[in-house]
Amino acid sequence: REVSREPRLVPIPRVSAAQLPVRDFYQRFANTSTPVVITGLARQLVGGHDWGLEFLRTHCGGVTFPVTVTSSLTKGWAGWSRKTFHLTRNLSSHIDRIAATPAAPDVIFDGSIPQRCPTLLANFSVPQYFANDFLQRLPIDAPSAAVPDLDGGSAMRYRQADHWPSLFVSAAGSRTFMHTDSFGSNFWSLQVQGRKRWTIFHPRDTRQLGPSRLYGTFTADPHDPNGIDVMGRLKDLSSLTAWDGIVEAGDVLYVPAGSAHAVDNLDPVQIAVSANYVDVSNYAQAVRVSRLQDPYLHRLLASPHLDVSTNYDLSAPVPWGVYKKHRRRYDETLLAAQVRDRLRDAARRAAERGQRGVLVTIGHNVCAWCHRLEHFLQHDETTYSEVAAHYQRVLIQKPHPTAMTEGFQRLFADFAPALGHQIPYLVVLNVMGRVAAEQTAMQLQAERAPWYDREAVLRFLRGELILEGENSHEPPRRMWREAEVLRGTEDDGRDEL
Ligand SMILES: O=C(O)CCC(=O)C(=O)O
Repeated sequence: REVSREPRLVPIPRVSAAQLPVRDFYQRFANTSTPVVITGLARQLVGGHDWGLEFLRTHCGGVTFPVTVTSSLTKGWAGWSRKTFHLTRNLSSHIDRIAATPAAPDVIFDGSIPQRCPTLLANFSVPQYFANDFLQRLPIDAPSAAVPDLDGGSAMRYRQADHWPSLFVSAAGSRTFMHTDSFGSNFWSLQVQGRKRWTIFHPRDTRQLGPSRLYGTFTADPHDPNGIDVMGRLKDLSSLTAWDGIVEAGDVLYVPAGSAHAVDNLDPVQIAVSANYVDVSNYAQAVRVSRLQDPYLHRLLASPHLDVSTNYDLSAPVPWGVYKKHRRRYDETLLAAQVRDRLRDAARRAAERGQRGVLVTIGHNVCAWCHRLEHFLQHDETTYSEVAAHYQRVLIQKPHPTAMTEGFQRLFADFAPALGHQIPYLVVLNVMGRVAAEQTAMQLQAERAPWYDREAVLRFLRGELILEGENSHEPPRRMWREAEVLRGTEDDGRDEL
């Protein structure tokens, strides 16, 4: 089958930052999925320093970075994938090795600067065009509070926002094969040293390139003479147009979300500083793609509390400290507000449906009894029907299985005042959102599967359960009690957190 791997090439537009207000960047490039090289910005980003080889050696030479080795010639089993190896190496040794080894396939690829060498960022600024990053507004260390399942997701994921910017250090002749970036993210890259040739397709052409849905990689790659053509899916590319251009030291490149792109490294040592991000231009896409690729990130992004506003008035790169300040603002305070809102909404829904109230379960992903309780509530038919008929449900993951942060202590004080360290913990709120009953689920447990005592759970759900006090000297405590007005006002404590 004869196919042409050559798309029509047009140059990547180049615009000087002085001629490109942020609003124009959105109109001309971000909102039309058009890549652009922005010039005249680099020195402001690196605080006037020259981030060349010597600067990097001095500041991070001894720091270990992960190194990826990929070869187009080494195919994985049955040619379905390229083989990739991983090793670690300190930055100075890596620079020495690639400078001495043309076409070395060893690359520091997306090595986190904040995590590996944060001192580099002291004088760094983020280009104004990419500073409306919604990832920076996600809560730090977010527990999956107020989301309707107990899955805490990958604990690593919400740290994504703190992964970037990242370092790329590669040899002449090495290349990055055609791919799209993960979770529907946009991408920017400051070329610090050397030149790279970029080929970038419009997102609408993705299907033509023979995408592997699983990996975000492609069978067609106009730069790759050894391109993998899995099951003859390679499409004719002659009807496509791709942007193509050489990005030089001092250039800042924008690659739109969903665009397939491939990169060839042209000079002995290429250094780039890059980041993936989400803003108004790719928000819908990031929400959609992350739903499959990263459900936890998806839930955080899809939260109605996420600030999705855009500041079009930024006129200069945003200093690192200012860029990062949101990371604190959107911490527990936001989550506490989110949990409160969610409980209030659930109580309102229960009232509308004539139900008893809200059943809140507080747990943690590492707590086996929490998973057992959830399984029991979902799979024991009688219990499930009782809950479904009479309650709205809210599941809350504690920030930590045993420890409590101060902010969350205050949050829980409002609606689970007796919550100690024992989870899972159950709370029933009445339709006014006030605590009607609460207790650890321990007294409801059974010795063997399904691990919970149906009668005891049902009695709790029906408000009949009378329990011994925690301390045997105390008289039996009736867990269902008269509604107690929620302590505090809506704004309680938020500003102080
Ligand atoms: O600079 C490179 O080699 C490729 C970077 C890239 O395509 C990415 O991180 O998505």
